[in-house]
Amino acid sequence: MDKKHLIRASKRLSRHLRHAPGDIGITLTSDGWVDVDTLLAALRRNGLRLTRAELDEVVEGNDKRRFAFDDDGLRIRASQGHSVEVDLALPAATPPDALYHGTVSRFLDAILHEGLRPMNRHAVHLSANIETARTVGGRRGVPVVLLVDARGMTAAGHEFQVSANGVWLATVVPPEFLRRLDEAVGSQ
Ligand code: HQG
Repeated sequence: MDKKHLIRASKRLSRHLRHAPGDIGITLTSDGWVDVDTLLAALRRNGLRLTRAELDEVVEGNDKRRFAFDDDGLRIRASQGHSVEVDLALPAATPPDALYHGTVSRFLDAILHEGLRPMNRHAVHLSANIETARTVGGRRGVPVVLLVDARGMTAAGHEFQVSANGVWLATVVPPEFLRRLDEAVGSQ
């Protein structure tokens, strides 16, 4: 499968497994799964021919491992990033002391005032490393990285989950647990 086809297929999967299953007439279970055969048939009806082997390639080759099969390989779901109502039923997990969030300066005032909110997604997405946060912020402009005091949040009773592809998820991050990374580093 060439790279172009792979990326195109991955984008379609993101769209239908996270945001718009109805567009191709599929329904996700409450925890986000859909039968692989149902998905492939629906994609085919909507102009994307994908074999099971090619779907395996998309899942395996995906840069962020956005999609995962269930244990018997009969169902597939997006590991995070949904805007449709799903409950991935991820267990609570203890994060590292520091997590990071990449954004851009035009959102900073609002974020430092009201905290990080999930916006269109189900959860705020955080990463365990700065580089990932910088890349995420960089999708929108010059990245600004925020340091999240995950340890402090945990102590204050906030819960975290970690997705199958290693993204840390929180319902919100109140402003008192946020600092701009350059300021945080500069003050040490
Ligand atoms: C910002 C991609 C104003 C937030 C990425 C972000 C990631 C606020 C934007 C994953 C705010 C939401 C998630 C507030 C947050 N006021 N702006 N109170 N709270 N924001 O795309 O974290 O390719 O929903 O900083 O790589 O950028 O889809 O979240 O800029 O892993 O797999 O509102 O999506 O992965 O944007 O990205 P998003 P995100 P995929």
